[in-house]
Amino acid sequence: MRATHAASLPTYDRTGVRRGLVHLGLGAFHRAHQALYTDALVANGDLRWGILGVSLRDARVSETLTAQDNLYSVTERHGDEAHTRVVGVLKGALFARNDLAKVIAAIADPLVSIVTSTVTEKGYNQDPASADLDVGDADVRHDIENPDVPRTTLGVLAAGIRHRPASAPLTLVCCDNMAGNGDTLRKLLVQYTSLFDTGLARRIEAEIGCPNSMVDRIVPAATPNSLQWAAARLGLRDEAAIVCEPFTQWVLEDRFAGTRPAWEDAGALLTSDVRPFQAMKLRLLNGTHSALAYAGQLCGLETVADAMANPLVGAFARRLMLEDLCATVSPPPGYDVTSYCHDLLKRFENPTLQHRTQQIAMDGTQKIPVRWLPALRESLALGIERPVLERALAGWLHYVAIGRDDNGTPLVINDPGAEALASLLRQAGSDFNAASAALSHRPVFGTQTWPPDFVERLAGHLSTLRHSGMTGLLSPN
Ligand code: CS2
Repeated sequence: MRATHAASLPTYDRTGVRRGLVHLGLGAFHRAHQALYTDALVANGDLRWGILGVSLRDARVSETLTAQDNLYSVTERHGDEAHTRVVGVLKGALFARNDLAKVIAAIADPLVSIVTSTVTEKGYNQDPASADLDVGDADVRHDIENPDVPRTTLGVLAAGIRHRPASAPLTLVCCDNMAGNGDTLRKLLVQYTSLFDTGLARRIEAEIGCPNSMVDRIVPAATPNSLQWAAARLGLRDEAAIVCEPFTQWVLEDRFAGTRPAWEDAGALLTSDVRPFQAMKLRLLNGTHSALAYAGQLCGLETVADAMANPLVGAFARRLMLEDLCATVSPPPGYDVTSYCHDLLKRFENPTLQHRTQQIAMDGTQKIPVRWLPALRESLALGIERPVLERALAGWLHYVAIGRDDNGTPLVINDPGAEALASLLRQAGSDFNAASAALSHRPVFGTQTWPPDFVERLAGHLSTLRHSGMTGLLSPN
């Protein structure tokens, strides 16, 4: 790739970069986040950390990157400010299904000391009701019976570790938006491997590092428009071009089994406890994002910036964050949670990002239990109502059940877990039954009993939604 003056190019000799990291889930987020931190270290002269990127579900991204010599551009953009960099840290891009032996060999390679992952919440085959491995899943069953030709993330990791010399320490860094993401990955991997190789399970439990991490950067999926915009800026077509916000944050627990890149030199924070960072980010950023996504979808607003600019939806998001969610967060030491919130709101207002509400609305049955329910549960247990959060929850249930926006236009619901919840809601016969049935749906709401007055309020909101839509629910009465 030869780019124009508008972009900075790799300043290092790419042929000298060695493969030290494997990444599973080669989507835009990884390429605009962990890959950039690592690229900065390589540019500083530490050539040990080239990345082998692996996609597990879709061959397109690895094909595109391979055709471009594994180069791609990232443009950080807010309003008129834009900075573009061409990233050279990828050593290769593979589609696991086509190149499984190479992927397993790379994870087994002693020169690789870390495998990072961004495979989305559902990519770890966790049963949401029990929080344990979903042993009923067809792919998990396949992998238990055929551990050498796995299909799942856990299966691929385990196959690599199985072939790895016992003397070579390995760390897995889960970079998905889940509370306790590293602990969860370790637990699921141990549960999975104990079903066919108890020695391997013991080894993983005792030796593999699984630090928790918090990742943050808003990286919208590419659209024909963003690719076109990047092409005009670069003076060439980059089919893997990313346009994202300037903000980036990475907080990691310093619990690595072997050597690691000095990511702190590229701006990451290494700490002993990531949990307060995760809770703050998942509740305030992701929690409000999901509310903007469902309210935006129901009100016909295509992007987060459109939703923020809409008087009803924008005010709803601000109140949700600043009143209901903020009150449930104990920030990490040194953080002022109110200014954190105001910075988030500015990031959401970024007019140039074109972050589609439909993208964030995906996989709600996986996201809502992480983003909204802990705050709701804790509050209700203390007898505190969260009126805005309760409206957000009703809005999401309505979105799932009705599948149409306030004008009756059908919505695309991209969530494999949604249909089971939707049919409970549709069959309920009354708003109260609908609220009770939804709350008894264990994969999303777990096993707890919800206070009757909360169920009544939720039913009231569902009724308002049926009669006057999201606009009605959010309108001051
Ligand atoms: C978003 C996240 O799509 C979503 O669910 O809420 O991808 C969000 O943009 C990132 O977590 C920001 O760090």
